[in-house]
Amino acid sequence: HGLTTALPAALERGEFFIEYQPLVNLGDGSVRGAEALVRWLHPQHGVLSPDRFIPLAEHTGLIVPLGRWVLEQSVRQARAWRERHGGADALGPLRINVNLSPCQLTHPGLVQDTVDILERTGVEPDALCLEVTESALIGADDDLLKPLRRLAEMGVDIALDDFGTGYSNLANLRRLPVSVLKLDRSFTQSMQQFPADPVDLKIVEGIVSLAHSLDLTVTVEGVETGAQAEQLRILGCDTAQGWYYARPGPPERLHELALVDA
Ligand code: G
Ligand code: G
Ligand code: MN
Ligand code: NA
Repeated sequence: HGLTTALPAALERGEFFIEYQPLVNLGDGSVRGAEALVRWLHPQHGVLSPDRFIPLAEHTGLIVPLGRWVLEQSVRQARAWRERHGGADALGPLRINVNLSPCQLTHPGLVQDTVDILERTGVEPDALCLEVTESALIGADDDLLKPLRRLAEMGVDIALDDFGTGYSNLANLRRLPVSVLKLDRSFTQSMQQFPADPVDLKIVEGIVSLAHSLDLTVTVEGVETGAQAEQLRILGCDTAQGWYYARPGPPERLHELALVDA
């Protein structure tokens, strides 16, 4: 496959870049942070979305150095946001979310790489949230959870991404070192109809109530309309992400969005 063989050189040549999509507090609309989403500016094919190349990078193992690069860039960016705005204003507690692929979880260097990056950049661990998909943790044994536990003990947040699409046992949540549930986009989509599907409303209500009783926060993805945002706010969700607020974009966008609130 042409894309697969081009991946290592692409990393060396700096063809990857990161877009940031804001995470917004549903209560007051303030920007709380952003999710880092990697793209590949391919010399022939133009901008490629991660769905096109992350599976290839996972297959060849390049995801480990690529993931490390994404983590370092994103944490550096968070540092730059925080520096530019000092600590006291709208961007003070700004946080950065970075996706981890299952291969990175099993790589023995994960904890040390993360510690090194945080130390090099001078960013506090609680400014970082690592997103792991629900399906990556289904049936996870202790060996897989150990690095996540270490990171969580250091103060790094762990989010369960695409939550509600896998078949995880809800009671299993207690065992996982996660502090954030990211509700899958499909729940948000179902809030679009009016009235929303009463069963979906009950499910979201139940997930939120369980999450809060376990001290987890709930983030909703794929919010495209004000009506969805309002419904999800009423249901008790904490944080939202989606085109209604902003598409993924360059890091400068976050300054503009956060300053509008300030
Ligand atoms: O940005 P977009 O909607 O195209 O992202 C598509 C998918 O790619 C999402 O599921 C997202 O989690 C994943 N993704 C984006 N950036 C990264 C990354 O840096 N690492 C990994 N493992 N997945 C990513
Ligand atoms: O990590 P995750 O799989 O959740 O990645 C988020 C993906 O969702 C990215 O590819 C991003 O471009 C996409 N996305 C973000 N906001 C919206 C939205 O409001 N609607 C839709 N359909 N997709 C979105
Ligand atoms: Mn994600
Ligand atoms: Na997701």
